[in-house]
Amino acid sequence: MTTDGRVPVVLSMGSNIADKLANLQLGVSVVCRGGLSCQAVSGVYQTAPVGGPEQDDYLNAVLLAATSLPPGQVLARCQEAEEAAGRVRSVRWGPRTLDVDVIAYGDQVSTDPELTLPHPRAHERAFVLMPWLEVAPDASLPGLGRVVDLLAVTGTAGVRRLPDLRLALPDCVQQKAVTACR
Ligand code: A4P
Ligand code: MG
Repeated sequence: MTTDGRVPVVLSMGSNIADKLANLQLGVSVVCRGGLSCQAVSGVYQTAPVGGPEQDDYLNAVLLAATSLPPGQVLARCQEAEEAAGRVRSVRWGPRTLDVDVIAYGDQVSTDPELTLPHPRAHERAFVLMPWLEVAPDASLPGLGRVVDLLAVTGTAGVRRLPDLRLALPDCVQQKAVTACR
């Protein structure tokens, strides 16, 4: 819990169809609304696709937020963002205009297939860990260890930050490396 009673959440976004940066920005705008205030967004990373059919590289980013919403409503907000980007589900791990996943909801652990917490594959994915580490150097994945240690295991191959691209948070102050809300 944060000091004001809201729960810290970590969200991961990915896009590899059409205007990938615009899709991620749309995701930020749809997710960061009533009951879920975004506090930081990572830089934008170009990442080689993991799993699924042959497909284009992704752009990935991680959002840190604080929320008064229950976990199911956070997931619903993520799915609303995916729909706004016109996501069509065909093959598992296939190309997508926008995927928004709940990586962690506070320290909550759940095996519910509708919302598994923390995200069941986050700990083995550099495209999640590397942007997360950028905005939260001391972060841990509940039950799995420190992000910095998990990233040392996955390695960073296929993941690189694109310094010229950035995402804006609503009503936020732009900083040098990351964007943060006051
Ligand atoms: N679900 C369960 N737990 C969660 C959670 N913590 N967050 C359920 C979000 N959703 C969760 O998701 C399938 C179901 O997972 C949903 O019904 C939800 O209730 P989906 O978004 O429809 O499909 P998906 O994302 O294709 O499935 P999956 O298995 O979650 O995919 P992953 O593991 O997230 O992988 N490579 C690169 N470089 N970058 C990427 O962003 N993304 C994926 C997707 C694969 N390869 C990638 C990337
Ligand atoms: Mg997903």
